[in-house]
Amino acid sequence: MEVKAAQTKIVFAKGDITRQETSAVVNAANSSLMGGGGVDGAIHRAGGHAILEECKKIVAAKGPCPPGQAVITTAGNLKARYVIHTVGPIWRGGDRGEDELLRQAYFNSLSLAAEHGVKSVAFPAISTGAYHFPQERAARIAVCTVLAFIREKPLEEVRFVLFSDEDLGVYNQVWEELSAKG
Ligand code: AR6
Repeated sequence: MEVKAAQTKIVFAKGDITRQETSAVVNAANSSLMGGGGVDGAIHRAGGHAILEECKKIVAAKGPCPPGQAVITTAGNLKARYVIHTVGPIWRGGDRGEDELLRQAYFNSLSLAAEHGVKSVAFPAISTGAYHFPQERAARIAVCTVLAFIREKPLEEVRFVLFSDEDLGVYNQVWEELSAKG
């Protein structure tokens, strides 16, 4: 599905984050920035060693990346120009600030994109895999945070890349609900 909001094209698509042709793709990283499974493993595998080398330099200079924060590196062999690595919260039941940390992960990723003149960004469903954040609750935060951001700073395109039909269905439903509310 493709919609327009605040001069920005918003796309909801099923796919693999490593194959997106946006200027930046967002990585669902962990604080070590040293890679892992899921999206993180796929990005480092497809992007090659250059990404890890830059992550190592960032950690050496600034230390680990706390939940909610984001850093930017080259995208190595990916089609994108940049990878924005953000660390989502681990779900611990919902009353440990998880919603706010997830919002910050999206917001800080978008801020880094804007600072680097990035016009199009692809997001995976941060925190909803190994970190177990409930998909629908996460989708609502993801979409609301993007909408709030682009009202201030429009981008050309924001793409939500979901790994399954079911996850894509959740995002489509969340979008319908939010647009019905206005
Ligand atoms: N493209 C798009 N979406 C994907 C892909 C892909 N190639 N692979 C998985 N997903 P996860 P998290 C979906 O676990 O929950 C790593 O080990 C997946 O179905 O990648 O933030 C890190 O190093 C799920 O819906 O990220 C961290 O330690 C979503 O992407 C930890 O996992 C996110 O799943 C981060 O966990």
